[in-house]
Amino acid sequence: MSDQVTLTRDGDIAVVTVNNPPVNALGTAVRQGLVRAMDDIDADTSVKAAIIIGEGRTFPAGADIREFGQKPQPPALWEVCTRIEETTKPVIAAIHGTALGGGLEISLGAHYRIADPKGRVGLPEVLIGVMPGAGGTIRLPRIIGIAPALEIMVSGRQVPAQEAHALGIIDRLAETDLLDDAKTFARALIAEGAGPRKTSDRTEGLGSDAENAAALQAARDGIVKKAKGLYAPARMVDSMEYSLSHSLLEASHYERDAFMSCLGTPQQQGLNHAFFAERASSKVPENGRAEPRPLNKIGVIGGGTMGAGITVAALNAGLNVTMVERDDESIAKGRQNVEKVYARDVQKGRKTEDQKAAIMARYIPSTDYADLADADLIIEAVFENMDVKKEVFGILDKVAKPGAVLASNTSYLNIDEIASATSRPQDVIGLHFFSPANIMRLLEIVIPSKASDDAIATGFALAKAMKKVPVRAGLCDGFIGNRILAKYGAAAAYMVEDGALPYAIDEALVNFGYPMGIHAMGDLAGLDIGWSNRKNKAASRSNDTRYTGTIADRICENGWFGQKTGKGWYVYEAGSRRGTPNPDIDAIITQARADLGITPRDFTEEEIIRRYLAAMINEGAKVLEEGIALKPSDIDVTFLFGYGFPRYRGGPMKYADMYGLENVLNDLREFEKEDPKFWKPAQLLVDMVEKGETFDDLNKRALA
Ligand code: 3H9
Repeated sequence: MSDQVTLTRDGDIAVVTVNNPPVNALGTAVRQGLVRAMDDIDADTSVKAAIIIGEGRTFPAGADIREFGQKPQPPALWEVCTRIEETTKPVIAAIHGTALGGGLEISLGAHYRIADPKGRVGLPEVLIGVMPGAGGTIRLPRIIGIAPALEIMVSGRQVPAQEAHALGIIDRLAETDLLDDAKTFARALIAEGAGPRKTSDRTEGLGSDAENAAALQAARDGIVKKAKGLYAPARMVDSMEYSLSHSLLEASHYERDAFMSCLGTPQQQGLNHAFFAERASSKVPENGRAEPRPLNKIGVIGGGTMGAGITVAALNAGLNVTMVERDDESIAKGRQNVEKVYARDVQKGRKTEDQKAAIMARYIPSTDYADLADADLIIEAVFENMDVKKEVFGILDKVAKPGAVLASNTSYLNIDEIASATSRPQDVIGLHFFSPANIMRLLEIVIPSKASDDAIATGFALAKAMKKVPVRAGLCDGFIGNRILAKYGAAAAYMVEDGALPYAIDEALVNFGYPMGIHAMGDLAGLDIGWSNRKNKAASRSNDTRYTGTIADRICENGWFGQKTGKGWYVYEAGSRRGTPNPDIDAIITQARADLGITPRDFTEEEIIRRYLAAMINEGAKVLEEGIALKPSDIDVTFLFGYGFPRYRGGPMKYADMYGLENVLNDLREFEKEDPKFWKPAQLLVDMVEKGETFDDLNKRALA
């Protein structure tokens, strides 16, 4: 057959096994092997039924994404699915793991489907900027209906086997061993004389022509609009509509063309990059050199928003957590903060009272540091002040067991200095969570100069257990994310001083794909955070750089800290998270411009984006140059998962590649004329443009 597809026999049942680790992706050899297997099954009169199953952890999880953009090799996946459907003996797909994309399409080409109850199915192509291209838009609606099929495709979600069974995608759930149960299913079909049941001939999911047309229109009006500028969803609806009035062959060609029209678009490139960047971020040298230390019991110092969020993330990962606060009142609040999250889960039906109780049983609140003596890893989430942090680490040094990893959640402070408060700097790392820590997936793992490889590997193991996306960050002010944020935040502040309205900047960012603009985001996070930061740094501020806080400080001086005070850049009606421009801001801006001697000028949306992104990319290049980030895709991951950068643009460094590094450099050169210090291009960027390199080249080199 092929190394990746084998055909074995059990009496009159043929078993076709796909073996292409790690996820049995449907690469060329698998596709060829499947077609050959179907030919053999048809030719062999002693075969009465066939089963397709995946070896290892999963049924095929889709087309081989790495082949996208390369010259297509025959047979096309849609042809394979149709070939399976045309097989003259009943074919059963036996699904375990994740039958996604082309994997689900293969199973829809089969005549029957049985699934492991823990399995999941889905058509997540939209998440990588494409659409089903092997019959998904043709076959799925015929079984389950247009609206449910589109919901699955447009969301890209993984549907649990039970739900897929209830929807009619899966015929049977396995009760014992998947392959044994599939054989029992096959024998029953043989005994009944049941022949092939072609999905493309089925119609039970469809309604009358008028009903189908209404469902398609509703999809266009609803879910497709919600897909926020993504290209693929509308093409899925087109393809589905076309298939309702055309032959399978015509519909397959139409769907294939629609799929091909998604390939190579900037959105597909961005999303594809995001997929691999996310998986590459934990590929760090320390993980190759050392094994993580055991992780069962976690300590968290601090029960505020951040400490409680970290506690919930750890509890959700199945870990035991001891939370320490300084007194009874604070720990009671800490406990409340944790309970609140689970109470909401119960209220929303996401958890039962029993599940909540079982989780809370792993949570120990305490006011005594000695209770951390058996913790494997302790995360400090106290007030952002060096003296306070050093005091905490001094205590931890005394109470923690040897080998415990001691982590600081600081977002700016020098962790080398924090580690100096202990006698074991090799055990100290930074774990910079983002708020709310139980929801935000980014975790910067910050590497102080003396941290040992296994302490760092333990940080990555914790991230994996918590289902976080870890990014390795070197030590500097703000690490990767906040350091770069400070630069583009400054670019935005200068634009407001120079003439742009904060609302125009926010609108430009939303149009670019951000869920909200930087000023709305500031209101959400609390404007007092930046204010206090600026005050802390006032002493060390140099006079030769333009101050970024002139306007923001004046807003804070009025006691307007954003959503929590009902007023900031925007005004918020009681209970509302959507603001309208604060009418008092205009006067503050006008006064600040007058004080600074600035004559305001106009900014187009295009210029706003150019400045914002140039500041971001340039600082990203400096972060790379200094080795703070190991590779450009780590910066992308940081901004995709921590700062709302639109995923379909791939992240700032991927965006830079697509925009053209030479264009970025030209923008910087243009802005440099007005402020040579702020806009000075990173040497790395200059060198890369000279050599004709891209950030993707650096990614490849880092991963080689
Ligand atoms: C499609 O099917 C189009 C068709 O409709 C039409 C075609 C004409 N290809 O995520 P993990 C790699 S589009 C190649 O860490 P997990 C992944 O990069 C496809 N490689 O594991 C990683 O490599 P490495 C529709 C793939 O257990 C390794 O496998 N399908 C593919 O956390 C392990 O992955 C999808 O979009 C692939 N399709 O999650 C599914 N998938 O070890 C995308 C994975 O070198 N995949 N790899 O870093 C996923 O969602 C998850 O990988 C999955 C496993 C849930 C399967």
